[in-house]
Amino acid sequence: PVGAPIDSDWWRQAVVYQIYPRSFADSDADGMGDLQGIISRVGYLTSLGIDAVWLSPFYPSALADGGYDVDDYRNVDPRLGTLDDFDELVRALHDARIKLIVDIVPNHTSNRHEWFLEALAAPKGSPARDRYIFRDGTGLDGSGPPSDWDSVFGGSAWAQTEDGQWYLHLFAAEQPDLNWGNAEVRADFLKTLRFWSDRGVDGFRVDVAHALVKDLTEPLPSKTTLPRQSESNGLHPLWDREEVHEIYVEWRKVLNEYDPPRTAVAEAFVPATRRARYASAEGLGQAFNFDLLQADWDFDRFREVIKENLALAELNGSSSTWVLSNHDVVRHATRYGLPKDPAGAWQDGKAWLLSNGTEPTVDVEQGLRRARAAVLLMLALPGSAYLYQGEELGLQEVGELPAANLQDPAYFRSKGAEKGRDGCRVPLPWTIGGLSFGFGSGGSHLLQPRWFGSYSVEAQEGDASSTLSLYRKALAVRRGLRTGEGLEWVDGTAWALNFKRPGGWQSVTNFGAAPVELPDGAVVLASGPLEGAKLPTDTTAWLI
Ligand code: ISL
Repeated sequence: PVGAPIDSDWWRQAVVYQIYPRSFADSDADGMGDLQGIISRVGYLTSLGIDAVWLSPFYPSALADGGYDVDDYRNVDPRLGTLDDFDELVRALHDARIKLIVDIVPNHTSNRHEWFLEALAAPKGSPARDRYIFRDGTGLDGSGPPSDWDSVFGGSAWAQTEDGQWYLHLFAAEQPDLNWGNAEVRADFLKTLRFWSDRGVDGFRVDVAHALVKDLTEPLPSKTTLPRQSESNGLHPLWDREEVHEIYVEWRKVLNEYDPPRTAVAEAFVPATRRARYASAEGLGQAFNFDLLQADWDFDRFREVIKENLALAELNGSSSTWVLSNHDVVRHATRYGLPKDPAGAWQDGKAWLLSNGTEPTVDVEQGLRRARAAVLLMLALPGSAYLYQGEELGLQEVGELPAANLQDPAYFRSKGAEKGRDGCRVPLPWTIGGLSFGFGSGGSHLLQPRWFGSYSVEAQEGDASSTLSLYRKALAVRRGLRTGEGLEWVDGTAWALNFKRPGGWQSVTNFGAAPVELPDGAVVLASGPLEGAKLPTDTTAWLI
């Protein structure tokens, strides 16, 4: 009812739908999605039954990294709209009872941000340079980078400026890292949090939240002596340092000035055991758990991941988060259809080619079957679920983008060893045919393949067995059944993950090759056809 108090704990069990705005819907025929495009699809979001939208960066950007290179944190990319459009989007979503989370990118600005332009124009050692991480080079003439560190996208993490100094960039060279020891940097991000909170956003997704603070004490250690990023335990000079939490404690105070408090979710690639700090109530409050996203379709691994994360959530007072796909990884409907790679190369979701260098054949049917089972499993778990646009269509990765059309820096740096992340960012198909499959009337910035129309919203709308229908039903059922955080395992069914939730409902997923007997109860929803009283392989059923 209108006027009812907003539950400040809404995020604990929320289903959040990620929109990659340049690829969602294009209202002005420039081939790029925009805010009015999203507004025109609020009805679709309502029909899905999600609780919140997470909007990837929509800020002014040269798109060196899909918008994660921000020119101006308190504005809208003119190709995507205006601040008025943003306000209209907030209103439209809120009228539809959908919350809005925006992306914030604090580790680096773009190289076109006014601060970086000032830094380049300013002399060595100036306050303008202190907002970033500038160092002299090594070697007699300073012509070598300050250290041998690599950027995440490949190549050196240092780039040289015209006057010979070097600046640190953990990602693309167009994304210079900020110096979080600088008071002005800290203050400015608080201003940005307030700017969007005042405009009504409900929360923030914090990009590479574990990267902000660096220890650059000389001499800089060689990469050969450093722990792996994923096992850093606070000892790495670049990632997941303890001091980073001081920043989030400061942020939390600002976020709590609002009613209801604004939520925040950390994107931090850290071991599960180090996630709690990011998810603590004194800090951001929630952190992504990428363990399912990085798991092969495997009974033991899924069970282990779920158990570990539920236990952790109980310990840290946050709630679990579950993710199968996002804009950085190969879509899971495709991952689950890839042949096993002995080296496990695709498991982090990024690589496309098998480790022996061949292009894999995707078993589309298997991939879709497992993707449907996986989402029912994920949605049955306590905690919040993050969906990525297009997964509700069972959309496959686009593996056939022509090289000339690729945009992702990961692709350019790795010289074709992998295809980069563009294949999951191709604009959504809304209609079976027509220009850009209904994305817009100005073409599509990443080329849609011919088969896209068969995955379109239009193609699935009236089909009760479609993946879109499955998502809608699952979200509606989940909403009706939503009950606390509890979960009780039912052991004894080999190869089946079987658990009960408070309120008397049960979820069973069959990872084995043979059909398993279903427990007693009425099946309210299944990810695929049942065989009488049996649950076929790669299928999830919900029972009451
Ligand atoms: O550091 C990593 C592992 O070595 C990466 O997985 C990293 O955490 C991840 O790439 C961060 O992604 C986010 O920030 C990037 C951007 O390209 C991605 O799209 C975004 O999701 C830089 O802003």
